[in-house]
Amino acid sequence: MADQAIDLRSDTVTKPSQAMRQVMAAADVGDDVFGEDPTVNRLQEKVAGLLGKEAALYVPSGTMGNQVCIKVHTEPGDEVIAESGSHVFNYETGGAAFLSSVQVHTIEGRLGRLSVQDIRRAVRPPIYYMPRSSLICVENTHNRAGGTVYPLSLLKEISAFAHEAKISVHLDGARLWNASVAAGVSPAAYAACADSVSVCLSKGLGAPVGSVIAGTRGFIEEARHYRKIFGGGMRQAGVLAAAGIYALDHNIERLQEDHAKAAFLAGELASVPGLEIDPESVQTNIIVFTVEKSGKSPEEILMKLRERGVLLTPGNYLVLRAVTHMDVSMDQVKRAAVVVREVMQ
Ligand code: TLP
Repeated sequence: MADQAIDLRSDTVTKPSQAMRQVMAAADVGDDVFGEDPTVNRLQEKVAGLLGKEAALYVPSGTMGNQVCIKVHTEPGDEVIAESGSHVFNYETGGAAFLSSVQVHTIEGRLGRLSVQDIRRAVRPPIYYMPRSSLICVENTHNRAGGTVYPLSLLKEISAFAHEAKISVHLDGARLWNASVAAGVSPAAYAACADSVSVCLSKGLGAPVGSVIAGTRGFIEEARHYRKIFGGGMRQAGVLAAAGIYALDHNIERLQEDHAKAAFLAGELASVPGLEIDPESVQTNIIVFTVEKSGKSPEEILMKLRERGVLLTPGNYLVLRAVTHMDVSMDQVKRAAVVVREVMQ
């Protein structure tokens, strides 16, 4: 069944296309720990350009990207302010505590967004017995909130406040491309609101591996040091970076199609008795919905869906998640909607 399954667990499940594999096979490579992989260097320059930053660094995963940035921005004992549903707080295995010895001060946002008022309240006064608030992490799009997009104006406000308060801003832009396409805002405009940015090539863009972090030249030099400590110094990584370049050249605009599939699926699911979706949360390619009113458990629903060839993931308490991507067609999404309706009866 696995091959025919309609896999809506994540946009990370996509497989590289034939055209992408061809550019990977043909890539020029060198030893990137010596900085000598021409394709990795090209990818880094390309992403730095797209994000309007001085420099960029290829890293194996979004998690490593975020964690290296947290490490560079903080000292042990500092506090990082993040939204309570954020990826850095929930899905990076306590990495901020483990790798950077910092604690995360969470704030519950609306649709995954922090407000300046809430951040202001969370910032510690400069008293010696309190932790130092040294970093604010924002996530755009916000995964757990349902792929929601930060309004650029709000990010600008957060950035202005942070810099006034001498606090750095890190943008977890694993799906910044989705935000950009959905809102018609350039990735560089979002990135201008942050000191460091992490973007992924292996989510909606269809590359098999890889993320890139960007910032000032000095920041990236420091990040290169920690990437090596964290075990992320790669050698002939150009075969992977080539996939990233291909993904950036070919697969950004088409994210609109994934958003259309998600909007369709959300509309269908909203009319299934027992399922609840906040329509405001469906802005890109992620749909989160609660099954509380159905009286069925998420595990039971997931199992029945799987038996019928539809794969979703569990979210937080009584929540399920569906993610659209380039390897599911609109027809498959329509079929998935029918299967969900049948299972919920
Ligand atoms: N998210 C994954 C899971 O870890 C939940 C997914 O399936 O959505 N930032 C954000 C906002 C993410 O959604 C993810 C991956 C990451 C960082 C981490 O990226 P990877 O998986 O490459 O370490």
